[in-house]
Parts: sequence; C-alpha cells; structure tokens
Amino acid sequence: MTQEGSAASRPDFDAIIVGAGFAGMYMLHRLRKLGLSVRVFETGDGVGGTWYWNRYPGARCDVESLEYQYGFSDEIQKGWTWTERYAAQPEILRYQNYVADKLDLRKDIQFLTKVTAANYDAQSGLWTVETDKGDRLRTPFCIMATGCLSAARVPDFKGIDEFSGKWYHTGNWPHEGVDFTGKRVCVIGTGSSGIQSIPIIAEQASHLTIFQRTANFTLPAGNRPLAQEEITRTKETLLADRERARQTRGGLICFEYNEALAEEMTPEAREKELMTRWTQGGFAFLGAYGDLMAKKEANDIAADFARAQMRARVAKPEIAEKLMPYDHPVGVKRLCLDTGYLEIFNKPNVELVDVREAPIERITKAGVMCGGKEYEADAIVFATGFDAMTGAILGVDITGRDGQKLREKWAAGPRTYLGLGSAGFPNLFFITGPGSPSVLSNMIVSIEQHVDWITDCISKLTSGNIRSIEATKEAEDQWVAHVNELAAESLYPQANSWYMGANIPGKPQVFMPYPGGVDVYGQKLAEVAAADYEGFLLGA
Ligand code: FAD
Ligand code: N01
Repeated sequence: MTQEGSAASRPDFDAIIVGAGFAGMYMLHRLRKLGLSVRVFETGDGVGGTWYWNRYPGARCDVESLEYQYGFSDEIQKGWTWTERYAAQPEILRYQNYVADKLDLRKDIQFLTKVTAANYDAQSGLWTVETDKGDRLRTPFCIMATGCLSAARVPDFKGIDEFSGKWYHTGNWPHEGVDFTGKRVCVIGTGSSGIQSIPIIAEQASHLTIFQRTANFTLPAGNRPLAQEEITRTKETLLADRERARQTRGGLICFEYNEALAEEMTPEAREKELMTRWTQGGFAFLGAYGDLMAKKEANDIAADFARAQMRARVAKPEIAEKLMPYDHPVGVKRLCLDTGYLEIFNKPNVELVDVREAPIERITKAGVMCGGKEYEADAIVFATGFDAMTGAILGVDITGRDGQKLREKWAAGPRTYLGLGSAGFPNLFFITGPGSPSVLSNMIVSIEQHVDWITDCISKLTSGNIRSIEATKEAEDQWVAHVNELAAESLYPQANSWYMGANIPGKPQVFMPYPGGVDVYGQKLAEVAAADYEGFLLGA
C-alpha cells in the first residue's frame, strides 16, 4: 500500500502496533500478509507479553495448553508439542519464541521501546506515534495490542523505599529468578498469582507470612504430563477444535456446560455433577448447571460445595475458616487453579494474616507493619495484580479528533463500540479491549477473533480506497449500555473484582468485559462487518 502526497501527509508505516504479546505477534503476521509495512513497539526486550513479564515461580496457564495456543496455522501447531496439561511460563515463552522464529517476526519489532503518545491529525488522517526512544512515526492505523493484564500495580503503601530487603512484583519478575532459600518472606495478595507462587516460595522460605485481603475460591488444577495420545489427537483436530471453540461461551471446548438448571436436578445429581467437575480440575466446575453463573441461589449451592472441598484441605479449623471466601459468589472473580496452595497452611513456617481484620499500615525498614504488628522480612512479594483492561491503553497519552484525550473520555470508565474502537479516535483499534469478551474467555481465541476482524477491515478499507473508520457515538452508547445491562443481570457486580476496576483506589467501578459470550459476540462482529461496518463511520 502506498500513499501519495506531501512529506507531512505521508505515513512512515502502513500500520503501527503497540505490544508484542500473543496479540501483537499475530496482528503483525496478518498485516504483513496483506502486504503492509508494519512496525511493532514493545517495552520488553523480547516477545511474549504476559509470559515475558510474569516469570514468578509457579506461573502457568489456567486454560489447558492444548487450547491455549494459536489456532491459525496447521504448520505452527503441528511443529510444537506441549508437555503438561497446564504449561508453565518458561514453556509458553519458548512456544512464543518458536512462533516468532517461524514467522520471522522480530525484524519488524522494535524492542525496549515504550510508546508514550499517539496523536491523530484529521487533515492528513494519520496518527503520529511517539516513543521514549525519541521516535515520531506517522501511520494511518494504530493498533493497541497492549494487553489487559500488563500494567502491574504495587499499592501505594508508604515506606516501600525504606525497606532494607528486596521486593518484587509477580508481574515484573527478575529474569534471573529469585532464590528465597532460608529467607523470611512476606507475600501480599492471594489472587491467581499469589496462589500459584506461594506453594513454591513456602518450600524455600524459612518463614512465610501471607497477607490476605480477600479469600478466593481455589480448586486443584490437576496438572499432569500430557499423554502422547492427547497430543497426537489435538495435532489432528486443533483447527477444527478452534472453530468449535469460537462457537462456545468461553472459547473453550475442554468442557461442556450442563444446560439443566439447578432446581431441575436432584440434590444427589447436583452433588455428583459438582464433584465430577471439581475432580476434573479447571473451569468445568462453573458449568455444572445452567444457572450457576446467573442465579445467586444456584451459585450458593456450588459455593457451599467449593468451601467444603477447600476446608477439608486445611488441618486447623480456625485457619481454614479465614481462608473461606464468603463475600462473593463463586466464579465472579477469576476462579483460581492451584497446585498445593491450601495445604501449605498446614506447614509450621507459614503464617496467615487477615488484612481485612488488620489492614497493612505501611512497609517499614524491617518488613510489613500491619494491625500494629511488624512482620519482619528479607523479601516482600507483591502479588497485588494489575491496573486491568485500561491501564496499559491509558498508559499511552492518546489524543484523537479535535484534541480529545482518551484519558479524559474514559475518566468515568472505558467507552468503546464492540471493544474495538472508540468514537473520536479514527483508525485506532484495541485488541481484546474493554467491551469485548477478552478476560472472560480463552484469550487466544478472543485475540484471534479480533485480529482476524481488524485484518479484514483494514483490507476492505484499503482496497476500497476508504481512509478511515470510526465508531459512531450512537453505536458506542448503545454498546456500553448493552454491556452494562448484561453485567447487571449477572452475578459479576457482586464482587469487588478487577473486572470492575475495584482493585484500584479511585478507578471508576464499571464492569469492563463483555459478559455475553464469545459465540454471541462473534456473531455480532460478523453481522457488523457484513452490514458495511454498521455503527462505524467510513471516511473517504
Ligand atoms: P500481553 O501478553 O499482556 O502483551 C502486551 C504487551 O504490550 C506487553 O509485552 C507490554 O510490554 C506491551 N506494552 C504495553 N504497553 C506498551 C507501550 N506503551 N509501549 C510498548 N509496549 C507496550 N489468559 C488465558 O486465556 N488463559 C490463561 O491461562 C492465562 N493465564 C495468565 C496468567 C498470568 C500470570 C497472567 C498475568 C495473565 C494470564 N492470562 C491468561 C491473560 C493473558 O494476559 C492473555 O492470555 C494473553 O497472554 C494476552 O496477550 P496480549 O498480547 O493481548 O497482551
Ligand atoms: O491479581 P489479582 P493476580 N492490600 O488482582 C490483593 C490472571 N492470572 O495477579 O482481592 C492488601 O487477582 C488483592 O486483594 P483483593 C487472572 O486472570 C492468571 O493474582 O483486591 N491486598 C488480591 O488478593 C487473574 O485474575 C493466572 O481484596 C491487596 C491480590 O492482591 C489476573 O491475572 C495466574 C492490596 C491481587 O489479585 C490477576 O491475577 C496469574 C492491598 N493494598 C494471573 N492490593 C493463572 O492461573 C491488592 N491486594 C493462569
């Protein structure tokens, strides 16, 4: 694609992509295939995104490896063999590097470069993308592949700078690893990252203090080596499986939802179904009956069951009770899959501090001050999560049409049409942005869904001599209202989760992902494209 005009109106690249995780890598591949010139900027010094940054001990996927991989190329999937049901971080990162080698992606990625700003110029129809390395490059299409869980967040505790030991965030873990052998360690946070890392840290540390603000539902992952026959079968069927996955609610085929409602089943049948799925491990548990995620009474039955299973893993009843989640329905925060998490509270060197009863006051030179008591530590691990879904996008100072700042537009919560674009920001795309299924799904399925749609869209625009695409305000308002309605009908708002922005003080509390399912959403995407991008303004 080439463009005529003066130097000021000529692009440096046909497209610029921000981020080189699963999304940025696949987007680059697809756009290059269209014959476009593309530049990717990535803060890290390698590909991988989530799996480049989250190198904490115990990090692994919670969507089964055989489904947590690209499904767009038979050659790529046939050339790779997963070893475990839930691959660990090093294996996933090796896979991503294998894909980058195979597709020769790195030559178009500028690493160690953070995009700081993107400004739209209506006259030329170009975005100027600025980086911390001094780049200022023009492009008609700017694609944010910045990740939903990539802006790691350390809470604003006073005194962190005074701490005499070392501290780490799970989402920005040292590449050389950390040896906690013989050390006194404090871990703050008991979400998925805390729950995965704590058992391994507990094996090494002389003393481990765990600060829990919210107890979470967790079930044994049931990780195991993959059998040769599973690997062989998947190699034969993955592409067809991926097609099937797109027709499901969560982008997953490793389990099916039982459509029967809780009240339609006998207590014995429900118990059997819950037990089978609990033992299977993974998210199958949440599909035990049709209204588990929709109706509080139905959810309560599953939550009671889960608590009973969890309680049985902890020897001391008073500690078990502290570990029980009572303040939210099961599944409305990301269900945690663990390997030996609850059992570590039976170890003599592990201590649980309930932060709700006694809040963390500050970090001191010697450790963590909480409820008037100082917990001494040689190291502190912040497993405190992310400024999810909007943090990385708004980390870039984005200015659209008429000088409008995205940060200001989203001050009361993100506003998008389909999670793909925002009115006033022509030719700016978000991959798995707020308002799309993203974090409620197998993310790789959702990433591929968006990348495929954006590629088709750019291809149609450029071949039809259309210069710009922009969500209309009406379509955006309707979509935001629709997402809010679906969320309000669900149980999701009943938890102070990062889905709601509740983990960040001052962040607007809005349910951010689209809860209607990958299948329904995919249908909507197809309809919009088929109706000449209904809800978008196309500019010649
Ligand atoms: P990311 O992988 O987050 O990549 C975004 C990249 O953009 C990063 O490398 C970042 O450095 C870069 N970037 C951001 N801003 C800028 C900027 N301004 N300039 C330059 N570069 C920038 N999902 C699942 O479906 N299943 C799982 O099992 C699963 N496990 C997970 C485990 C962990 C520990 C975490 C944190 C998340 C997990 N997720 C999982 C979600 C996961 O984030 C996605 O599956 C997927 O990896 C996201 O890919 P991405 O390319 O969209 O974003
Ligand atoms: O982050 P989180 P995460 N004082 O926000 C606590 C994916 N993922 O990194 O719940 C004290 O879930 C906070 O407490 P509360 C997955 O999608 C997947 O663990 O806000 N505590 C919570 O306990 C996941 O959902 C895997 O009350 C504070 C914890 O820190 C998402 O990434 C593995 C605090 C943060 O939990 C994020 O997970 C890892 C404070 N001031 C991640 N601030 C897999 O298994 C925060 N906390 C695949």
